[in-house]
Amino acid sequence: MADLKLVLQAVADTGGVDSLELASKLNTDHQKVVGAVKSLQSHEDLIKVEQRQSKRWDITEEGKEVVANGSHEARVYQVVPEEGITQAQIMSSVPNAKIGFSKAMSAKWIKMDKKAEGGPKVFRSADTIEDKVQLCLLKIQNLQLEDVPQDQRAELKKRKLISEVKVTSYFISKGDKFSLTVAKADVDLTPEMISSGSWKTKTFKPYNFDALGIQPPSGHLHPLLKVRAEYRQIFLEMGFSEMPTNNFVESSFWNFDALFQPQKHPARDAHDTFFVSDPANAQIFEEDYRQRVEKVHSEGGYGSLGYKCEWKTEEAKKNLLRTHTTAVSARMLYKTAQANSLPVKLFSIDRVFRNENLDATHLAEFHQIEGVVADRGLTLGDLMGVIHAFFLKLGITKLRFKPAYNPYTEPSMEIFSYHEGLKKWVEIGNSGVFRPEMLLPMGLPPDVAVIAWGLSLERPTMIKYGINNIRDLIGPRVNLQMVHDNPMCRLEKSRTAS
Ligand code: FB9
Repeated sequence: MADLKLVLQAVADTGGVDSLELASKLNTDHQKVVGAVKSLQSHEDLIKVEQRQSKRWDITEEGKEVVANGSHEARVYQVVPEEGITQAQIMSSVPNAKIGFSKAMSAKWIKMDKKAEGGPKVFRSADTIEDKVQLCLLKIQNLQLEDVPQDQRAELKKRKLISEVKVTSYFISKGDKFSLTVAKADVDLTPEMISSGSWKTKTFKPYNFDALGIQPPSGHLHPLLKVRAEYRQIFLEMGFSEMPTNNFVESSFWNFDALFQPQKHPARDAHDTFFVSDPANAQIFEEDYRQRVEKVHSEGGYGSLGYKCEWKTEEAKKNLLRTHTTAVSARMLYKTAQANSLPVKLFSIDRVFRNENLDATHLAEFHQIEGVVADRGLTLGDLMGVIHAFFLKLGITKLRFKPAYNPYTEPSMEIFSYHEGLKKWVEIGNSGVFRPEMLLPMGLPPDVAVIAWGLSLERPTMIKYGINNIRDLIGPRVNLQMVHDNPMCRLEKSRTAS
């Protein structure tokens, strides 16, 4: 910041001074003078400041070369010897030779003799030249703009040797309380000043009500939790209730058997599932429900052939880390059947664990998002419709459904959305109608159907926050500054079809 006293002295000497002229006079940066003016303005009525807009001609880098070495045409003229020179030799030896050659020919400084001995050559046609371009630039450089005719300024601008710059400056003049000395403004009013009354003779800096507050130190939500909150809001808006998912450890019974997933299914192998060693086994089962599950697996029933293989309770007792939140859906549907509290619309968003190969987008765990609707007479069309309504809330309207297989749903469908950026269809989830072999042993009436769909939380979060490796989103490698800095999550919600 320039010295406040020098600014005040200049105003006192002249009655009023422009900040640009003052900066030049003080041989200092204009911004330093502006800083001093802003500081002096905090003293009430000390100075008057009027903002001014003006234009300045700056010499470009190419223009500076011309100031130093002469115009392109002058430099072409200088290399033409008495015996002449070919055009190719000029082009290869002079910078910006093309424009220089053209301008030197137009100025009749040089000429082309096509019948010269040994082929066409360039010769000088003027004994001396006046490099007006260089002279004009020197005048502009010395702020003698008025000595440069308007047409020549236009030519220099056209040749990009000068450029016009808009400049904001300030005309500083005396305020009603002008003085060459300024009392240092007190910043804080103190209790002593109030009790003694000394505040009456103090000068205080005015409150800056435009100043941004200091960001109070606070916690910051992880991106996953921000996106989870957005998806939770979408489900709540659709009238869904959240399921209690606060048990990562689950029995094989609820995770697999209740879903009519056979005990020999590869997904139940330790290569795909994390089994818990202590406590290794679950204890509590509703015996009559267990018997119905055992029967539908081993003998069939309700019109189903079952799996026709032995079903073991000790297999169903094995504790594991749940591989999907559908285990919670099974618990909630059983509770609904027992309480006869239909219809229900339920959702869950929570961690699930799979003992799978890891890669840049897959860890041994992820957050599953699941929606479930149970009611009499629901159809596949209702499933497609509720999925469309769900993704519409995210602004996604172009969906396709592809037949798929899940052990516990029939029919099942993979959900695809058209990605405008990638120009291709991408998988965004899975869905299906729970099988009767799952629902009827629970005690749900035969005319009740249950439709459900699921997706992961990590995939949309990585897309939303532009994260390519899941280890930059979750795990020990996460940069906590990312958690601090990442912006709030606003999913492109839509209330109506676009
Ligand atoms: O999330 C997935 N993809 C996805 C989701 C959203 C998205 O952006 C938002 C729309 C704006 C972009 C991509 N997928 C499912 C598809 C793939 O990513 C897939 O490769 C990975 N899948 C996970 C499981 O893979 C081990 C995602 C996860 C998944 C898959 C199936 C279900 C839930 C999660 C399910 C289910 C289900 C089916 C029937 C009944 C009940 C639940």
